[in-house]
Amino acid sequence: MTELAQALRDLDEKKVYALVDKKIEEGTPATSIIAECNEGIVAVGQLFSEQKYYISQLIFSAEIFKQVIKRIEPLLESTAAQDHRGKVIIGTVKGDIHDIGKNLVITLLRGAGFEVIDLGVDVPAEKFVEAAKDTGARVVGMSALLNFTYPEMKNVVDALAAAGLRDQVKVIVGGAPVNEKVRDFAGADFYAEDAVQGVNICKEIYA
Ligand code: B1M
Repeated sequence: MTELAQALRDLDEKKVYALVDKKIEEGTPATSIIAECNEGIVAVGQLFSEQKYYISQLIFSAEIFKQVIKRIEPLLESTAAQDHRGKVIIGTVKGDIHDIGKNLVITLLRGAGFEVIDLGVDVPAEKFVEAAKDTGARVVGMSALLNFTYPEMKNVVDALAAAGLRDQVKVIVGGAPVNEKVRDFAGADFYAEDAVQGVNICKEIYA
């Protein structure tokens, strides 16, 4: 584990920011900084599941991660394309309030020139459908971090089909525990392993 990942795992806030600032100065790509922090926060989750950390520590780790993103956001946005590539609807599914990954995907999508309709967290299926109807977006993205919210992803896909919109939109799913099996279960079109892949899939869809 890198020094930065360890500092985040240990919730050493000051050290995390100092290391991130140093990396920014040295020109380390934003995606590498995110990957290191991701490793650290996954370790926090592991300590939480081993009952060595409590929910307060989980919340604190998320706050540190959010501050890191604020610091690196200008780097991500500086690559912003001026053209408008298309609309993407995105939200964290009902029952789930994790939003760090979703927000990262949004930052990268906006940086790449997409118009993003952010539905927020704990989003019921009907909201995704409503947004797809109202905006005419060709992509619906769902984030989920809790394995018991997988059925919600399927509900959204089914609701889009029931509304007659399934042929008009491509559905992307993502989030730490999501994989190809989950994509298949939900009936989605694509699984994105990380934010960069999510953006690349959107680029392909709108190509
Ligand atoms: Co929660 N939590 N949490 N948590 N939390 C996990 C997910 C967990 C794995 C921790 C653990 O036990 N090891 C576990 C889930 C177990 C499971 O179901 N598999 C868990 C649990 C159990 C819970 C609670 C139930 C705890 C409790 O209350 N007892 C509770 C649930 C609340 C709810 O949602 N209803 C809960 C609460 C929280 C906090 C609120 C404290 C906080 C979230 C704060 C926030 O998001 N604002 C939190 C955190 C921080 C975590 C961990 C530690 C970190 C998640 C994170 O932000 N990662 C997490 C541990 C882990 O993930 N292993 C954990 C960083 C982020 C950048 O990664 O979101 O995966 P991620 O996004 C990546 C990719 O997945 C991808 O791009 C991103 C960047 O590459 N991606 C997409 C994500 N969405 C995408 C969508 C796309 C494309 C790519 O297209 C649409």
